[in-house]
Amino acid sequence: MHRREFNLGLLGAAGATFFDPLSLRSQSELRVNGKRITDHLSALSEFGKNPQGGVSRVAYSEADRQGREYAMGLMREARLDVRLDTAGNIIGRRAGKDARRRPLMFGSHIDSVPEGGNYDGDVGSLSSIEVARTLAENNVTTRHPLEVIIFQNEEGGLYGSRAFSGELQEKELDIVSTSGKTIRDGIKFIGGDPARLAEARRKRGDIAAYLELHIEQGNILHSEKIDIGVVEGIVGIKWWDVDIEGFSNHAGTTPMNQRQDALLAGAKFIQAVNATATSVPGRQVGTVGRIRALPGAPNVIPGKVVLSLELRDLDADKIEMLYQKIRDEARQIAEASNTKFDFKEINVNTPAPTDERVRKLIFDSAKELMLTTKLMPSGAGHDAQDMARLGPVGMIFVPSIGGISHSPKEFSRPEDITNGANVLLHTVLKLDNAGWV
Ligand code: HGY
Ligand code: MN
Ligand code: MN
Repeated sequence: MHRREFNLGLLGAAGATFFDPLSLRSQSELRVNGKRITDHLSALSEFGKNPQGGVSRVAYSEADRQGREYAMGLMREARLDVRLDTAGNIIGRRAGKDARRRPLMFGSHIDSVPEGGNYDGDVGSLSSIEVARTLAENNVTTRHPLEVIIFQNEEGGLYGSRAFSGELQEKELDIVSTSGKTIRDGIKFIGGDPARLAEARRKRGDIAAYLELHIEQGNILHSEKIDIGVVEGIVGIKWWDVDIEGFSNHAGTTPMNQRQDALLAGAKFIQAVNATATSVPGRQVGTVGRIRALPGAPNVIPGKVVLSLELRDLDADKIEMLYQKIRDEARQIAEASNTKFDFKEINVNTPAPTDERVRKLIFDSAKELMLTTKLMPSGAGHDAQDMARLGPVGMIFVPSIGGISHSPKEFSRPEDITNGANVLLHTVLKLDNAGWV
């Protein structure tokens, strides 16, 4: 047996007959049921399944609604009290011994990118439910209330967690999401109430802590053969819509030197984004991921282009510096090509460090489980970065095979997921008993 496979459901269904819920020693022997997580992952991947082997379960689609129903059923089986907040986030609560204590929260998301995989968000969401179920089956009552949360529309711009932390702006509700619905209609579609979003909002200090288990989505853990990543900080992400205005004209009769070709300007812009992002040392990244040329015919010079710009870094000032450089480049391209560029900011996720004390508890839990660890940044965005506005957060990463993510080829091994879920379980228990929480 693989060294790390020892922990499949040791006490998963043990019941309370021999288990003393007060004994910390017994608590340290608790293990999640890894097979159950794997089974739930494959059942969830039926909703929005695509021929490539992954899922297209974009937020507010019918598949998203069905996946959410499935997850709520699992929460009830885990004896959680399930409700939706007005933003459409799913919250499963388990009472603690002391109702005056603030909740310890943990969770993730289950919406996907178009043509995504079966692990991004799902691993953390289903493992969180499994942790709650393991505690219920073993009659462990924590001091803090526990809240398992599945945030809505993470992939479209962290909408659920930004509503939860109070950052979502009213004007963003009119933005059209990948599903084709506006954010407002999408929230209604999944059972929220966009007119009462303020009720979903929590304030700084309202939570004891937030933990999120997630696949790494990069290749560090897999290539270095490390079991668990302990996240030191999550990148900031900014998105813009960039409109380029040229002039549509006949592709046969307009001489090359008289064109106002918006797509040609767009091509130069894409190169400029890449050159700017690589012009300084560091881990910053810049991407144009979407482009539309109008009117879109072989014999018409494109008069308009709409494209996206995304910049990420752990340092918000660096993102701003790169953005200003890109604006300068765009001004020069516009002048040379007789076009006009217009930038509209559509999404902002601020960078967030994780809490050092929470990190230590994650390291301690992994060590007790005899798992290897590495401190690392997160290049992907996560709901945890908004939760950092409300209280201390920690993130646990498990290996992504080959570092592939946002792809049907995304894969994490069952034993690695089980390890991550056990680290989550024990970090929850340690946090519950930590003097500072
Ligand atoms: O895009 C991201 O980084 C995340 O996976 N939503
Ligand atoms: Mn993702
Ligand atoms: Mn994710």
